Amino acid sequence: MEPILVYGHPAGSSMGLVAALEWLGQPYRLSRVDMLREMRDPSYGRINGRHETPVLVTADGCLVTETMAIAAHLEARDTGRRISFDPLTPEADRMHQLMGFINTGFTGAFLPLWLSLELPDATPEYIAALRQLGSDLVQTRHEKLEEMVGDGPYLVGGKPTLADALLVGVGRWLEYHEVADRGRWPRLDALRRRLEDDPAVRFALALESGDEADGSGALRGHIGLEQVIAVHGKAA
Ligand SMILES: N[C@@H](CCC(=O)N[C@@H](CS)C(=O)NCC(=O)O)C(=O)O
Repeated sequence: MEPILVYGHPAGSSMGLVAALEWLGQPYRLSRVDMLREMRDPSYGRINGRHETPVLVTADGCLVTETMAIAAHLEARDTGRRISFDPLTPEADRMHQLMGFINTGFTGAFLPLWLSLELPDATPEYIAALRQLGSDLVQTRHEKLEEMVGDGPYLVGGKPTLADALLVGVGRWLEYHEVADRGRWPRLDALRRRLEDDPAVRFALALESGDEADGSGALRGHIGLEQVIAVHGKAA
């Protein structure tokens, strides 16, 4: 069977992995999850006990959670090196370095901002403190990533890779949380604009919004979340 990526909306980081699957070009399926509702249901715990997206059901029917583990799985499938590089090359090492930074410090910097929206009982002072902390962290991490971006068209080499996929999934949270003008980090801004203009990213964004779109043809269709849980989830 084709692997199935369970991706979240709205504004899920997993949107970047949908773009990566398009760039990879191998048949795949998707399952769409409303993160504010379906992901919180106890049944979702059967595919990810931490109630997070993304989740990958592999071609063998195994469940893989955590973005870095899913990306490693896709990299192993990428024998044509469309979204990655040969192991042990400097490009592969740099791609992993950037993925590590984006998935940890860069993504984590947004956590206080998400919490400031999701804590119904928090006092205004606590919300303001979360926003201040998140805003400071996000801006610092942007400074650091701006320094890591090279002069090429993408994060590594001349093609979009898994590192770009991770970036495009979370980079847009800068605007979502209205932290700062993206133009303050010109190299990152130019890279993000290039990615946002990429057909695979546009396709992934359209799907995330629930719109119809034409992709590369690799997508073999959506599967309902209930079916994914029933067939591939751990025993209830
Ligand atoms: N460490 C996980 C984190 C994944 C994560 O935080 N996903 C977000 C969506 S982008 C999520 O599901 N958050 C839980 C929530 O919204 O309640 C990974 O890298 O896959």
